[in-house]
Amino acid sequence: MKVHLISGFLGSGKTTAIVSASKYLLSQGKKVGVVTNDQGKFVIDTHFLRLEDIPTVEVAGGCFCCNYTEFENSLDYLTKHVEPDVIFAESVGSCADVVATVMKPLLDYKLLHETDTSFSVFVDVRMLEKYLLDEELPFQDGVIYIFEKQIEESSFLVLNKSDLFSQERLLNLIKIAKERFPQKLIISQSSLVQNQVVSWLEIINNQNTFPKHQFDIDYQTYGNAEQKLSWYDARINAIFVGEDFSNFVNLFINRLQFEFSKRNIAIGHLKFLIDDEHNHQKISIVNQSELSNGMKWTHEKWFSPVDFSINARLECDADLLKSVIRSCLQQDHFPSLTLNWVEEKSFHPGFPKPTHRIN
Ligand SMILES: Nc1nc2c(ncn2[C@@H]2O[C@H](COP(=O)(O)OP(=O)(O)OP(=O)(O)O)[C@@H](O)[C@H]2O)c(=O)[nH]1
Ligand SMILES: [Mg+2]
Repeated sequence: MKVHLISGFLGSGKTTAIVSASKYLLSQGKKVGVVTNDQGKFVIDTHFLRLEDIPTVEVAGGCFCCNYTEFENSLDYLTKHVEPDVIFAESVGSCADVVATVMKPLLDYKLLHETDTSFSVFVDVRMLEKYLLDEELPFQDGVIYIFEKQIEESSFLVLNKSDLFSQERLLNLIKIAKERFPQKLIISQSSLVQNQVVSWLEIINNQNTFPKHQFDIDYQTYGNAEQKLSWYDARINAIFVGEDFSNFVNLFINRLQFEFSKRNIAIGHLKFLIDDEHNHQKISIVNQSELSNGMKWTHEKWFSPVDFSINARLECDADLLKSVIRSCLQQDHFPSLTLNWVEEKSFHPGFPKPTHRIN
């Protein structure tokens, strides 16, 4: 059995690559399991993966490092119920120090060897380019510390979303990245293109990506950085007659764009899942410009009732985030639409306290 651990900043494309790789492996007759991870209790990625028919277990309510035993239990569960050839484990995008707190303890787990595991760190090319060229990033320096440490601890870096760059711009970024990180294996890919994901899969299946270099992290700085981010999770039951639910979501997203840009709030990842039992769609927004691009709908018609979920991770106060989202969800233009909150929580991630750290 292979265990592939995938880390990387919020919205860098981890789940997209995992879904694509899992579908490929399933089409090849392999058995696959996924472990998702989040600070919140209601995790859109888990529901999305299950709706895509990929066996998924979640470690919710904290990162893998602070819930390491639960992480092992999830591997046990998948081993017993799915008998997977491959397990993908996606750590939450605000987490760093994954090698010491998850990878190294994992080697003791059922005598796994370094080569039975892999460790990939995903970065969004747009964010990496800004970082390497010293351009202004949307987040405060504290939060950038997490991004920096995720990169630093990796020995295998995936420059993801390569399709968003011209060939020339991409080659230039790869060149700068290789100069800056000469010891790392660096690839670029679009996780939207399956054969590129298959190339990544070949690397993690066949090469030793286990980081062996010295890595230090200041937990006070790291913990403070996580607490600058806020989480808002909601599960809403939407009932409507004759309305077009996609119109409502478009309006909601437009309002969010206006409110977040007005307040200069940096977006980590805004995720929505729409599920009406016939169809489902995950909508993701990872920066302000994506908000203004308009939504691409895979299904125009939604049937009432719709299960509408929100996972929002932004850099602001948690109470402010909740009040902004609540105010944008007003139904004033949609007389027949009723929103019933099934679950709702806004919070800052807790201070990281790894349970099994190995230096
Ligand atoms: N253009 C482009 N978009 C991508 C690519 N990979 C992922 N995305 C998009 O990026 C957004 C975030 O993708 P996810 O896979 O959910 O990112 P993630 O890293 O799992 O996010 P978190 O779980 O919140 O940390 C989605 O809109 C994806 O469609 C890519 O290679 N190219
Ligand atoms: Mg994800």
